Amino acid sequence: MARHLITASAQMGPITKSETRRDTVARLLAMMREAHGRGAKLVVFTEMAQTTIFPRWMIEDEAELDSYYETAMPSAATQPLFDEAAKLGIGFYLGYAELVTEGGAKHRFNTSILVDQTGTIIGKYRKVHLPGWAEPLPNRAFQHLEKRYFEPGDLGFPVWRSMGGIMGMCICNDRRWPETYRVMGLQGVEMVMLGYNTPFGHLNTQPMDSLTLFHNHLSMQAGAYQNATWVVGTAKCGNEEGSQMGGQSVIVAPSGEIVAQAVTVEDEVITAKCDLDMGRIYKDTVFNFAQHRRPEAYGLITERAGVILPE
Ligand code: ING
Repeated sequence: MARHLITASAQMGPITKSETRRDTVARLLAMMREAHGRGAKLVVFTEMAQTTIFPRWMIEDEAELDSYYETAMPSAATQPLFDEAAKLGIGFYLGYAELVTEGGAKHRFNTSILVDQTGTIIGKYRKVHLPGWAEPLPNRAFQHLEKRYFEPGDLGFPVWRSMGGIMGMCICNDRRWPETYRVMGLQGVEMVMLGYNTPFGHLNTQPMDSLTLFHNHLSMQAGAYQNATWVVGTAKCGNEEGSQMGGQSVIVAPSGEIVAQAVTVEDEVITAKCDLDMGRIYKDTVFNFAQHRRPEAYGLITERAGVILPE
């Protein structure tokens, strides 16, 4: 009996700086209901889905900065999402900025949670690969200060048995790094969920900017194929406070094929009937890790962060 999971990606258009969490949760609820109307049992929201993407600015005032983080999940504002999930029997992935205080010290993470069809949080992930820089760069319309506003994730890349399969999560820049998928692939992951916000002009290099959307799909299609897993990538997109961000949210099959793709830069729900057994043929043959991988040859991957050139 095939294990089909009707899955939705709920792409978000811009969130203005002035939008409240009530406003954004209302948008997420509308898309959850639309996904449910199409038979979906899982909906993947995007990265930092509660607020505008604040790392594009240098924020000096700590209280202003803190206002973009969640100190509780669910919170009063997000509780309706959990309630609706339980009522409709639909699980969800949600990205948000997490602020935790431990021993009097604040810790900030770019976080996602996996919530099952009873509205229960079954997993949390904290973004490992933080792009951009920690100090503002001169002469830029927009910064990318995730290294300033978040700590690297400290939870690794776990997977969870849920929704009838083996589920994994990552966030945005993580999708560009093969290690992300491989660590989950070595745990048998069958679906990797992720949200992303990908501004054009990130590094102000025309060749790279013109390939932003190509590199977006390339990263996810490669990760899916090379680890025989579904990948669901959900964008925050459009012109958000003047920053143009790419859309083209996708649902990618373990074959690497795109089976559903968003065509707007607004709130848009796409769905696919995902056969969680589809990866089996790859895991048993081409990507039978036990049969083909040679870890003894891979030492540098964990021994080094950066490049050391030969003499
Ligand atoms: N954002 C971007 C990402 O998609 C980026 C950073 C943009 C990298 C464009 C390369 C090109 O990885 C986040 N939030 O990680």
